[in-house]
Amino acid sequence: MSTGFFDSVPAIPHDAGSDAPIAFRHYDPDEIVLGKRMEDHLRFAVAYWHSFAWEGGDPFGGQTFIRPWHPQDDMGRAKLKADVAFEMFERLGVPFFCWHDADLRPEQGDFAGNLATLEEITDYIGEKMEASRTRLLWGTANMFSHRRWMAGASTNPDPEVFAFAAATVKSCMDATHKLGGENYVLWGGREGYETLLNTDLGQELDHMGRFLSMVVEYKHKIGFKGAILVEPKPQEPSKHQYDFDVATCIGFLRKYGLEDEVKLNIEQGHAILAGHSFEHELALAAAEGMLGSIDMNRNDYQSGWDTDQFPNNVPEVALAYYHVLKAGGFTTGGTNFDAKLRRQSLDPEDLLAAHVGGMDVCARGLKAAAAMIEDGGLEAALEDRYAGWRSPEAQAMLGSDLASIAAKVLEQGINPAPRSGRQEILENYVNRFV
Ligand code: XLS
Ligand code: NI
Ligand code: NI
Repeated sequence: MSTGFFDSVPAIPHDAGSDAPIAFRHYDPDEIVLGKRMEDHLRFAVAYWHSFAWEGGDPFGGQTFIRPWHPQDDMGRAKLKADVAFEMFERLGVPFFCWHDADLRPEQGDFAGNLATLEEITDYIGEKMEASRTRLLWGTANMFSHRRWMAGASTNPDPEVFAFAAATVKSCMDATHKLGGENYVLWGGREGYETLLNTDLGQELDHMGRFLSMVVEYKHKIGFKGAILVEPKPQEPSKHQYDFDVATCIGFLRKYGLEDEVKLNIEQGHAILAGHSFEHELALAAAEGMLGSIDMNRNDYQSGWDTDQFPNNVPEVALAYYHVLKAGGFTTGGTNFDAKLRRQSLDPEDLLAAHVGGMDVCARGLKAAAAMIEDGGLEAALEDRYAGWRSPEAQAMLGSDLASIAAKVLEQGINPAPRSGRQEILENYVNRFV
């Protein structure tokens, strides 16, 4: 039986020419792009936290959304929330969703209570999944909201918090495994610090490395076949976050010997906060074989904090998917909308419009990216720019040494002639596709 939450909104048409306020004009799950269904390329997921758990608060004011499942302190209402969530997945036709434990069930104040309610609600969700085509892209533990985590989870100076974190992650990995999740994510919400005056940075990093190794060991122990993903973010909530950006995470994973076990979940807004572009972060992860999944959103370019808006910039999204496609596309990963409404967007209709719009923007971006791949213009420009390196002498130089190279430069009078980087020509090229 329907909860009626979305009753005021008509069914969402797939119609490129539609002038309805909410319609899919570009996203067609069955359209073939580069030999694959669009749905299988994009692998959209709805994030439970922003759409169903967040109540619309900001640092200056509290709840603006009044939902039938509020207040979120009761298991009956947690189940109602799940009912509405699955109604939305169905309306949108999304193949996946993602959660934190704390999004699904009310906090109980102790581990035994949290475990029991997580098991109860994930059993309930498991039953809903049997009747639904929406699967679990990933699960994760919220180890940043409750006050016990204020000084970190695995990096907490108090070993009892480390223990509580280990128990919590175990329970979330078990729940993810039970629901057939394709990945397990760790975003180090409070794995960082406010001041060095009270922080032993080296010890905290070692604890975080050991913790992540335990996660990998446990994954193998329970036979979880999905990927373990770490999500970089430079700041907020901590002043300094240990998983600053892709480069920092790669260094961290190598240091603790986890580079073959862990991949990255890369978020558009976090890339911007780190002073990078999204495509930089994606291309770097891809170059290292660590591109796992993406959190799609958009960050305000002026605010300096994580605004988690729905994407609406097609050229930006097109370049992001260009790098995803170039890397071979998603395997276990997908496009999770880690995006929330603005706090004035009160209506059920706003929730649907935000996702439909985001899916359409991604579809346009994907199609533009695929067209650029098919046309091959950017790849040809790259080939041309690096063509010199295809010569046997250039390759031999890489196996040579500074003194021999210097002798050769003198002997042959090597004196390179600078060439245009053709940036504007390439930007104009991209503009033809977006
Ligand atoms: C917060 C993060 C968070 C992770 C999951 O900034 O993006 O939502 O994706 O814990
Ligand atoms: Ni995220
Ligand atoms: Ni974020």
